[in-house]
Amino acid sequence: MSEKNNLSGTEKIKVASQGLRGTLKESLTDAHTGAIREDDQALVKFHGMYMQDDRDRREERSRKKLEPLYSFMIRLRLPGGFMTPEQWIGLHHVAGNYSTGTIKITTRQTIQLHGILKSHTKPTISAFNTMQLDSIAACGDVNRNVTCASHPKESPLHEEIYQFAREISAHHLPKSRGYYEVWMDAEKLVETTEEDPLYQDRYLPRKFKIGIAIPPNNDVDVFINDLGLIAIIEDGELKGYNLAAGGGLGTTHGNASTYARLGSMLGYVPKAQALKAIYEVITVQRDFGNRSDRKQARIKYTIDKLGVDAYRAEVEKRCGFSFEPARPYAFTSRKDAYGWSQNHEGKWYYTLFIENGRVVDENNYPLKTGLLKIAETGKANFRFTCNQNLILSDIADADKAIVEQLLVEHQIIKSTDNASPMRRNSMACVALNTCALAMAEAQRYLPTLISKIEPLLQKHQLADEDIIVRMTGCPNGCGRSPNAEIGFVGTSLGKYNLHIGGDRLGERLNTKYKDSLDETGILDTLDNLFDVYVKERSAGETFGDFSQRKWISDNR
Ligand code: SRM
Ligand code: SF4
Repeated sequence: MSEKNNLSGTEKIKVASQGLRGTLKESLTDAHTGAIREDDQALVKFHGMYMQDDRDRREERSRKKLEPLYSFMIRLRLPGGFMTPEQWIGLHHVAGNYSTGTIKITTRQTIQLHGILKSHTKPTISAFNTMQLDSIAACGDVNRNVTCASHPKESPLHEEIYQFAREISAHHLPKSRGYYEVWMDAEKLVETTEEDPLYQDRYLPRKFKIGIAIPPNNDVDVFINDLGLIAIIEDGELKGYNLAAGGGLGTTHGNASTYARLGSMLGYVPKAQALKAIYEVITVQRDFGNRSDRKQARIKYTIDKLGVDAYRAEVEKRCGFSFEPARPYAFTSRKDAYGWSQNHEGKWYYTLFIENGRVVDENNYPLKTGLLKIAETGKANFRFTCNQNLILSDIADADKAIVEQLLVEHQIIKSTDNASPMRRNSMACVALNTCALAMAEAQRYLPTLISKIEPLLQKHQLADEDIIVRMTGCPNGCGRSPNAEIGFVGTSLGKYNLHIGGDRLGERLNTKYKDSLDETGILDTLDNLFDVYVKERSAGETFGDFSQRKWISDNR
């Protein structure tokens, strides 16, 4: 049967949803359950939410014949990852009033709150709305949060590029006002047309992600995006962007037709044509993407099905102009610049390490309180990084001492400085207890595992190496484990596939080296690998490059 005649269930739900409204209003008022109706569970994602349940409590609840402890995760749309101090204060209180209280900085530069009960979803969204924050299109088959290089020190052109990230986000929002009707009881404006030339009534075949990198830093991991933009700056002026399409990291264990892929270069467009080119890259995916099998629906599969040249040609036909050959650029780093730095305007920035993006007061470390106190001074903006960290930004020279004092008082500088290079370069996805797809722990386990890897690094005199290590609780790749130098991918509770050979800059994916190792297996294997690395590496060769040369390429 053709893809057209064999639409997936989600496709039917989208078309029948009347602008993503479905029966969400009815679902929300049903007091008999903490859940929402099945079709609405698919639609609520377009409003930036996932229905989840507390997996730690499943068994206990089932024994007591109770339904699972349903709650919602809400993800903000925050292009470029920027928040004012006032918004952070509001977020702090919303998190405390309605969610578990933990503020989670995600790998795509935004914020998630977890554990929000159904009855608290509307107050949460309304509270965000009063703070000029929303969660529209943060999830679902649409263009999602647009990421942008996070450190304004990198370039005087950062502001211009950040504004473009916001423009891309706004330009590709769904036209439906369903969000306001469902969550804020806005009246239906009958005379308002909701015609949506981009999404029509079927939206995209799958999620769509855009990220913008400003060389020389690839902190956004530009090539893992469905569409990655690399800013081309010549003679101190932003000229345009190289566009790379077809990145994506999700795979399914045992399903060889799924694979991780880095974006293919489509070419360069001057900045005046960039928005049109982006729009048409999306419409081609809308029209050619697979709508029957969601595991084959990302743009990476569409591009491999059509071929890069044919995909590019279709975009060019729709644009009415052609891509130029990609312009030269070079990445030299992918990490966050921890500590203090000053930008071209003399403003100060403090980049702090937040382990796996979890902002919470725990283990005698009052991080969340400290950030609230800093926000209350009104002296620093908040910028989130794609490495799940935070930059306190735009601090005037005269205000630096006040912020620094609060950073010291709340042990934030100590915590950032004391983290080992491996820990600072680590990331893990959420996984248990909220992620429905998790097969193993990730953010709750990686910190402990790193504490056990650190002595091995010391033993081999590798403690100062900036090795990038990432863990995900399943092969979906949310913590971007497929393009780390060392990637751990959960297979079952306590077991991980070990991947090695990714490069330091995010330009080469890693490869599976060992299956389903337990902790002892991981530590023994790394001990051996580090031993060989230290003895045989060339001068300056990174662990990822050495692993690729020694254990991956040679075995092909
Ligand atoms: Fe992700 C699904 C969390 C970044 C690939 N991701 C999920 C869900 C919503 C689970 C679900 O579908 O039920 C997770 C919610 C867990 C929870 O309890 O909060 C989830 N993904 C995350 C976050 C929060 C991880 C983190 O700890 O930071 C990241 C939120 C980003 C954001 O703010 O928008 C997150 N997810 C990513 C990334 C990395 C990136 O984009 O930089 C990827 C790999 C890149 C890519 O998209 O290919 C990623 N998430 C996936 C996939 C695999 C999609 C695929 O093509 O196969 C899924 C599963 C799916 O869509 O079916 C998924
Ligand atoms: Fe969940 Fe898997 Fe994503 Fe981790 S990688 S958050 S376990 S879907």
